[in-house]
Amino acid sequence: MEHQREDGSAAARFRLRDLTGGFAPPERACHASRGPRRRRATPPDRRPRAAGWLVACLAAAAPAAAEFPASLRLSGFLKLETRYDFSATPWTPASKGGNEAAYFPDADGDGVVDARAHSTTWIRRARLIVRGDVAPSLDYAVLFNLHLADRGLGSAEVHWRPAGWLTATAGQFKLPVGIETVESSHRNPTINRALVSERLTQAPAYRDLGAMVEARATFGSIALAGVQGNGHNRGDDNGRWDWVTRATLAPLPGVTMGHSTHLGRPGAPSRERRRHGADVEAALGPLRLRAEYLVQRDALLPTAVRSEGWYALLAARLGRAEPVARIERFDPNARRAGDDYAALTAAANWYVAGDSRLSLSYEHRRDRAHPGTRGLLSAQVQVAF
Ligand SMILES: [Ca+2]
Ligand SMILES: [Ca+2]
Repeated sequence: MEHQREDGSAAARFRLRDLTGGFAPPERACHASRGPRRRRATPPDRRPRAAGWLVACLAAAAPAAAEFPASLRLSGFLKLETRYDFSATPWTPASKGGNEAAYFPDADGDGVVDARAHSTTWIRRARLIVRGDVAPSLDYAVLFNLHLADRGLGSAEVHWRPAGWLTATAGQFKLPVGIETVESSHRNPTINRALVSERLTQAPAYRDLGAMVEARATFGSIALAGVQGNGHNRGDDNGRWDWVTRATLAPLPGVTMGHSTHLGRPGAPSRERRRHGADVEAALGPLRLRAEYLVQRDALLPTAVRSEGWYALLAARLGRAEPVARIERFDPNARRAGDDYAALTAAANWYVAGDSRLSLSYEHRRDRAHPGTRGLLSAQVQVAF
């Protein structure tokens, strides 16, 4: 969606002011970048917002750049969902961040939803994404969550592309760990991500603030990111950085194998987190096959918990229809017996246009930590533009 320069600039400022509530007004943030340089003390917990406004200023300034034919592209998606939980006590395996936390409160954190009906209809996601170019090698993307607990800044990224094979990213972005959490949720073939993806990544938003360098070739790619390690829309709390790497290899056309690591020390000085992931994805005609394994060693020394899990998914695109099957397993503590989770998912998508679709899914679940857990039936309408 292209806009003329002046109209696009005004539209961008209006939306930014409108959508971000308590954030500083964009005019003030923009003025700070003009005139004589004066250093202002920025409280640590304001840094993600400051970075967000830096990107927002670029977004607002982009249409005014006279030397370059600026563009402003809007996209987004809306997901309406209804679900029926067959469990003895309604329970949700979601990440319990964002809107999941608002619709499915779990005050004691045991994974069992507090006093909710088995049937729930909710707005799962409402997102708006602004993208544009500042120069031929410089572009930006800002993602806004518009709804309830999710409301506010999602991604805020500046990309510098000095060569076709090289990209440097700064801002708040998704960590390059695995396949499923990096892919936008409106492109995931299933309504819910696998539990291992929710639990062993930087959930619930999968994002952090920092910088990343990526190099891509036809035979593979490599990415290195340094981030604060404290997650989405939060400042660093311990002065230590987390390091995330991802390498992929494409041995055959349509086949990609990947390996990811996330090493860091979140929170307390004695806390250590190590995550590793291996994955494979193949696109063979109408078939899409993917499998991921993730393992985490999360240690508050001297004790350590090892969590691991995997899933395998097969989808087939047959015209507008897409049947999907997935098997998954997650063990939150490999040393403790009787707490593992497993599920079989049977789902179908019907694509109306582009990524707009109707989805129906049944997850047959067994959670040994919550023996009353049964199946979950979900239906979703997704409009993407
Ligand atoms: Ca940190
Ligand atoms: Ca176990």
